[in-house]
Amino acid sequence: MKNHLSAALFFAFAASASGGSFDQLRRGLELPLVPDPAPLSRATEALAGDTRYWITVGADDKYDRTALLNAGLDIIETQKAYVSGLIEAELMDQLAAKGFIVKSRRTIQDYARQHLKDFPAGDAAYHNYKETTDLLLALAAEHPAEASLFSLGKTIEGRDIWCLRLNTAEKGEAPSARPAALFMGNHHGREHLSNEVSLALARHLLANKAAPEIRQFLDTLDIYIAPMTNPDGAEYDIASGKYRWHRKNARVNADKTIGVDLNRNYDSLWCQAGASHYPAADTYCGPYAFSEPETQAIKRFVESRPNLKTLMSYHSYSSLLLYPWAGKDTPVESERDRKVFEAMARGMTAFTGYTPQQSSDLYVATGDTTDWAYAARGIFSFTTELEGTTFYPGAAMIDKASVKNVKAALYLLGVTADPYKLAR
Ligand code: 0X9
Ligand code: ZN
Repeated sequence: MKNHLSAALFFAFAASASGGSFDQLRRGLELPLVPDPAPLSRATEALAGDTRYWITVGADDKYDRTALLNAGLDIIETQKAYVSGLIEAELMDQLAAKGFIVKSRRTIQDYARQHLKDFPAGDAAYHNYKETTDLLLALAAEHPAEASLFSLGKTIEGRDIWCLRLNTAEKGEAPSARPAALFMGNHHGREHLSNEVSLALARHLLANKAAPEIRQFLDTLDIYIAPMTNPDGAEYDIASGKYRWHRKNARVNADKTIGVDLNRNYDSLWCQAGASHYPAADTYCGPYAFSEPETQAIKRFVESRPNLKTLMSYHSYSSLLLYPWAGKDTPVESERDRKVFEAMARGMTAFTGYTPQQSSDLYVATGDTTDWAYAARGIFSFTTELEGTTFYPGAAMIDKASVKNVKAALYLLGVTADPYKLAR
C-alpha cells in the first residue's frame, strides 16, 4: 500500500542531514523545527506541554487515510494525495516503520501560532456551557406550548447533556408516536461551531413558530436538539481562556492522558478501523463500546425512542454531508435505504452547497454515531462537517454556517414524516 522504500529513504536523509537520529531531529536538538521559536501567545499558551504535532503525510485514497487513523493520526484536512492532522509525538515516530511518508511536521504550538484566526476574547459570540444552558432554558421558558428541556444524562464531570424538545403535544421525556428527528452537536470538544448551528436551529424554529411550514413541524413531529453532547470536552477546550484543540471528552485515562473520542465509542464494529486503542491518540475508542457516560446517554435516549426516523450529527470542518456506512466501504445493504440516504443528502446539500458522500469515502472509521443509529435502529443518520478551514473560524462564521444549515435541517424535517417516499 505504501512506498516503504521512499519512506526509508526519507528518514535516512533526515537522519544523515543532521548527523543524528530522527528523534533528535524531532526534539530539535540539531535541527530545530522552529528555528527561532516565538514565545507562546495568549492564544496558544494553553498548548504549552502539548506533545502533539501537526503533520502532513502522503495518503492517496481512503484506505491510506484509514490506515493513518489506525496509526493514531487525527485527520483534520484531506487533499487528493495527502492529509494533515494532529498526532502524538510517540505515534509520529512510528509512522515511518509503518511505511508512511511524513512530508512536513511542526509542533502544535507552532501550527496554532500561525493558524488561529481569532482569539477567544474575539469569540464571545460562541456559547460556552453555561450560556448554552441559559439559552436553552430561556427558549423553553419563552415557548412553553412548543418547547421543553430535559437532560439526556450526566457527563463524566457531572454536567447535564441538555436536549431541547419541540413538540406541541408532549413535553419532557413523555413518549410520542409522532415521527421524530434528533439533531446533535459538539461530539468533539473543539468543534464549537456545531453547537452554534444546533442552537441556531432551535432559535429559528421557535422564532418562526407561526410560519405555516414550521407550525406544521411543531404540530406533527417530535423534534429533539442536543447542541452540546460533549460539554466537558467543549469546556476543557476553552477553560484556560485559550483554545486547547481538544477533541475528546474529559475522561482521565489509566495512563493519565485525557479523553475518549466519543465518535469512536459507539457500538458499531467498535474500534475495528480508523480508531486507536492508544489512550493518548485523539481517536482513542475507549476501553470498550459505550464505555462513556455521554455515549451511554445518547444510546439510552435513542433506544427509548422507536419513533426516531432521522438524525443529524454536526461536526466541523470540511463542508461535507456524510451518510453510512462510515465503518465499511460498501454501501448500505438495502437498496431502498441507499436511495433514501442519497436523496436526503442531495436535498440537504442543495441548501448548503456541501459535498454529499458515503462517510467511508472520507475514511473508514468505526464506532461513530451514525453507523450505530442506522445499524441498531434503522434511523436515517447523517454527519455534517460544517464549513471553514479551522476549528476556530471566528464569530462571523456562526451566521454564515447557520443560515445554510438551518435550511438543510428544514429539508430534513420535511422528509422525516415519511423518509421512504424518497425511494418511491
Ligand atoms: O472522524 C470523525 O469522527 C468525523 N470527522 S471530524 O473531523 N469531525 O472528527 C467524521 C465522521 C464520519 N465518519 C467517517 N468518515 N468514517
Ligand atoms: Zn467532529
